[in-house]
Amino acid sequence: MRLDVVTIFPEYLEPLNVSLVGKARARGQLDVRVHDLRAWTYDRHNTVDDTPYGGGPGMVMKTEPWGDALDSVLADGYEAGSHAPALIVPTPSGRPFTQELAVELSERPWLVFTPARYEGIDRRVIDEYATRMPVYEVSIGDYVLAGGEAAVLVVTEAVARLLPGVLGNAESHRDDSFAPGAMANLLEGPVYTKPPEWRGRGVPDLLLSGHHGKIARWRRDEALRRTAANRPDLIETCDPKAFDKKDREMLSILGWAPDPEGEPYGRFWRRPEGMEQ
Ligand code: JE8
Repeated sequence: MRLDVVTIFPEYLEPLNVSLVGKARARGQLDVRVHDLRAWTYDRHNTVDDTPYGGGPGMVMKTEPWGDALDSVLADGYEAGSHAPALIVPTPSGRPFTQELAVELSERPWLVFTPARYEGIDRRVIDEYATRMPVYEVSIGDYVLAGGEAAVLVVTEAVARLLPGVLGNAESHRDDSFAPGAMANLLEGPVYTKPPEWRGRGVPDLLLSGHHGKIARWRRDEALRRTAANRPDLIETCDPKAFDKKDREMLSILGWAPDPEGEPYGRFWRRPEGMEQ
């Protein structure tokens, strides 16, 4: 896979030299190129921004540097034999970046990222390239960043670990939380390793018992407990067929019950406070 990133902060992308993504690059599984947008400015001050039409606060990134940068990056990629680029535009007004979208992007041969600063990029740039290639405007979450670079790091790491051969067998990703299509999308439970006692804290006895069936059940209960506490939305939207008898017992203890009017039938909802037992 080839990745191009055009940014006014190339040094912000240094983490792409490290760890999983850095190793994938070193192994030739990923071809990452970071470009300085200011290389496509031709005035003394390397201007990339201007005041917004219609007034208002802040500055908007200008069309010409982005247009020239993208034309040049696209021409270079095509000459190098890449094809079917997709443009990834991080923006707080984009579609949520999910594991499902990470899988879709991991199946493409070439991603071009345009992390912006200021109030974003003049809309005409996105509209222009959308006539030539798929454009994904994505948001990595409901909080406000100062620019799109951190989102590029997030998307790149989520995509790179899905590429064939990038993750070792040991850390295979078929049962990741959020793997699309998983029946029950539960959060992962707690994990422990040696030593068996640390600062007076032991490890749950069951994990040392060798009872693999009971261990699997305990892990599932812990996953249900965490999901109910931190992501009740995942329990509420889960197909009730995903919960077996023991899941239902655990959910009941945690204050959840099937809703006889839920759609599909029996979807779980949280009992109102003070309605325990
Ligand atoms: C960004 C961003 C993602 C996320 C992404 C790109 C470019 C219009 N607003 C721009 C005004 C407040 C400041 C904003 C700064 N900004 C933020 C993001 C993002 N992907 N999940 N949150 N924020 C840009 C400029």
